[in-house]
Amino acid sequence: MNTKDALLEKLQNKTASIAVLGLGYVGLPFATVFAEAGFNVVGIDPDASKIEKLDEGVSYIQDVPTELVARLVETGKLKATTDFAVLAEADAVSICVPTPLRKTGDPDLSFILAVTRELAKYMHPGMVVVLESTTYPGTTREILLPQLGEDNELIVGEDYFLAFSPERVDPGREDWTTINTPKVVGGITEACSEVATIWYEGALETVVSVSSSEVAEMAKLLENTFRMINIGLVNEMAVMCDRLGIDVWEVIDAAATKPFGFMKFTPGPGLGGHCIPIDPLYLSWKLRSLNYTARFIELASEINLGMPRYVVRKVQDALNELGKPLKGSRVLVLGAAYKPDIDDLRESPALDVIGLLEQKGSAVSYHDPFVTRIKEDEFELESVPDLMAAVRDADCVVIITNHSEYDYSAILDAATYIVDTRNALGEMGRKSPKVVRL
Ligand code: SAJ
Repeated sequence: MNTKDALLEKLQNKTASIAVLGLGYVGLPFATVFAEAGFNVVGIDPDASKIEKLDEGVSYIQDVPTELVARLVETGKLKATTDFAVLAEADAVSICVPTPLRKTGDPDLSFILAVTRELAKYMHPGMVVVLESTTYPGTTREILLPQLGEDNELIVGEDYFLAFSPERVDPGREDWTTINTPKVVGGITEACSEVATIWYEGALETVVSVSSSEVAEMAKLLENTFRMINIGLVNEMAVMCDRLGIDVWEVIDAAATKPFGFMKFTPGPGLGGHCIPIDPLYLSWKLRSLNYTARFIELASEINLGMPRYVVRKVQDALNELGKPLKGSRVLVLGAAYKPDIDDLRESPALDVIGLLEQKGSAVSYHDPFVTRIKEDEFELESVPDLMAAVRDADCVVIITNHSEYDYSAILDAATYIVDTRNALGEMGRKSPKVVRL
């Protein structure tokens, strides 16, 4: 039996041992899903506190129930360690490490490079390796292939198998999960696609095999670039409607009655999160290296990055109506997380809005039920303890993130003036003389 067939047999009868590199919001759900499916899984993460929690049977990721972790750890199906040496025993390895941007706006592949260097030490015939981290097209072939195979004199597609499969984890979402979200898989060779697909079919409901790692890498970037550009479009629609004196929210609701050929996006104070603002810039960076300018991405990014300043101008105009300069006025920012009902501050436009308000000399405070403290280079703030007192005290309230738990009717009654960047107040806001919307 050749190497590929022997590995396929272990994957199909679930005797293959699995290693997951990186136990964050992608890696831990992945590890528990494959352990639950019957594989023996070891998670590897340099953060010893994560390992300690898992050893105690405790989950630190909202989508992964602690009782599931406890059961899998108890039965020995899931183990966790900081020691990469366990890779010597692994048959199948999933790489789920962060791919952020550097301060310069360039891709930061340091996490991928670090784990690839470690994994390369333990590569042996009969392994399949799948990169899940969002990255530019070509990363799997240009970065991983040389180190994992060529340096170890292993032939890809024969001795070992290498593929890319974009993560599609949306933290907090309950309808689409790691198990039931269709999963795209593309290998360096056809045999790589086949082996990775058969591995994933051992635990995931729908696996979509594509012809190469580049197709899989690019599919992910299309998914999130599509979203970023459409958000940029609707943000520009908001700016244009403002110039035209037309209510953009009514326009969008009217357009959304079209049952085909339209997808609703809504304007906002900017683009937050660790995916949408960042993934498309991996693509535009790669194309720049090929002397091509990804104009849609660059334009949408410019528009989205300009929204916090646009919001602050709206606050300035609102205070002007009250005869108050922005400088010295009390402004309360409602909602700091990058989207409703979560505590994630990454790339949140609230941080830009607060920073700009501070720069202009206004007395800024914020409230967020999920974010108790914000610590940035430029400022450090705590969520105000008494929301309604802060609303009453503010010269202007600006709704940045429309958390579900806010009582918007009470906030409208108590506020002097509101800039509503999310249409959180809906019809109440449209009718109120003390509310201005994007
Ligand atoms: N946003 C708008 N207007 C919109 C939609 C979003 O301003 O119409 C803003 C949000 O306020 C936020 C940012 O864009 O600041 C990103 O929002 P998001 O809804 O795209 O949420 P994310 O960043 O959590 O995106 C994730 C992505 N999932 C993966 O990459 C696996 C994305 O592909 C999903 O489409 C998205 O979740 C989702 O649909 O919830």
